[in-house]
Amino acid sequence: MRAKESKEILQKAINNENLKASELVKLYELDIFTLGEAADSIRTQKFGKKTFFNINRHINPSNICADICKFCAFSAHRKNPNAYQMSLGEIISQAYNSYQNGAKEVHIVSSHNPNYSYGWYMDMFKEVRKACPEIHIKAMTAAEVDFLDRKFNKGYKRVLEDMAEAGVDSMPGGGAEIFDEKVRAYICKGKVKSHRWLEIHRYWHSLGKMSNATMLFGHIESKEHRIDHILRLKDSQNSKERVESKSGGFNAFIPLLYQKQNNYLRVENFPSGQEILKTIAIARIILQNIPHIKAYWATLGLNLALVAQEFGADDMDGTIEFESIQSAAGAKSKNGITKQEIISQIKSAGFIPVERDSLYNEICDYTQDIPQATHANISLSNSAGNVG
Ligand code: V47
Repeated sequence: MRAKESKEILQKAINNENLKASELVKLYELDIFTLGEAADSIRTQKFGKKTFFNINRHINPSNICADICKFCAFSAHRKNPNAYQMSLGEIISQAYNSYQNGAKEVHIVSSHNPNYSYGWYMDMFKEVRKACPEIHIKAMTAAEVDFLDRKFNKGYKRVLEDMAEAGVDSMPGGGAEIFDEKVRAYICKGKVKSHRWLEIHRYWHSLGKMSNATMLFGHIESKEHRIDHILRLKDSQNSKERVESKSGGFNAFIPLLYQKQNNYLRVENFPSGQEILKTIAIARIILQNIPHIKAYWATLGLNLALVAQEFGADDMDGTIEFESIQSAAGAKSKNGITKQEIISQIKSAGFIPVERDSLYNEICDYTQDIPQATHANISLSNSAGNVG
């Protein structure tokens, strides 16, 4: 009887009908293959066998943070006493070196460091833009925008307008954690409120810009909290036309699997591999208005991220080059991954590796051993270079 009900809910979800969180949570009762098949058919309709990745560099200017999130092992505290604060020169030189080696995106997110001035942030973006004219700057989580708004009394709209003017191209999806207010108050009291996280992204979208959305799962939240989170994102997405023309909206949803080391969140039960894959598949089924589902290998581990391709995920993020947030909490992602490795792993799993830019324009298709340029003006020798 329950299986019949879950199957009916699945059919309605596939048809994109409006369902409540209490109904959609029943999808978890379905077996993994039924969910996987449904998610895979949506993924295949959208992208066939393509799996996207990019050549990117993560830069985290500081780990000195005014907030304390229980799950965070990155910020400097008793369990991580190595506080640091990079200068503008250091940041520009990291960005420039990666740019020279073929990186197409810098992903710059930081702690909520009370020592940096407002102008310092904007100068950083202007300087990165000057040093790396063609690079895509993906920067500032909505939590950082909210921090700057509160610290400098700017108003979040002004912060976003200044970021756009200083050269920020898109916003990453960090800081979303779990939108449920009770869980949020427990795991990250003091951080941007859920409604404000969504308002910040919506205003960014109204400026004609794209962003991503994350969900931190696998800690103390329930399955219903995950569905509620996913539904709030679905409701906030812009019109199909805006998203397709890349002129405002969420590009990708990224379920971030909680990593448990060196932090202050006590977690008793961790999700099984099956539950993780079901969560990714359910996200693909519900979020038909968000184009991409990212299997972020830094939290899932490379093997599970590869399997996630069969459960609705069509994107593996990128080479990352240097990763500090997840690796501080135990993930094996500190040194990124080489371009050759990501291509060969996607291929071995039976998918087509496609290098993309940050807005998901295709740069190069690696179906054959000889890469096929999909952009006439992209130099093959550059895009085939190893950034690892
Ligand atoms: O918001 C912090 C998460 C996020 C832990 O937009 C943790 O393309 C797991 O948002 N275990 C920052 N996760 C990273 C992020 C991101 C990463 C890759 C791509 C994109 C994108 C965005 O990291 C934080 C928080 O949710 N995080 N601590 C932890 N212990």
